[in-house]
Amino acid sequence: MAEEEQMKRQFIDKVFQAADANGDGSIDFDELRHIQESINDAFPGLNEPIEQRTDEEWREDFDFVDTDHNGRITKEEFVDNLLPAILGDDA
Ligand SMILES: [Ca+2]
Ligand SMILES: [Ca+2]
Repeated sequence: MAEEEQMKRQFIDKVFQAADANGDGSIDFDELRHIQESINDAFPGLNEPIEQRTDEEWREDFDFVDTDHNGRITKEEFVDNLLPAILGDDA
């Protein structure tokens, strides 16, 4: 399913760009917190399965995705850790 993989990559590229509000190439905690709004803006009409969370839960998610703990989520970290979470089972 290389084609499907390709489409997912393109999708995640767009999500990453949408989430990176200040365009510095990485996602900080604030940007992650607003990722749902970013996705909704970038993909109007898309029902995103990201539920409402508390700051604490976002912080846990952020620490989980920020695998080198430098306070920023790079595209690599985003794809490796958030892609499966966003796209579900077969990601
Ligand atoms: Ca950013
Ligand atoms: Ca990082």
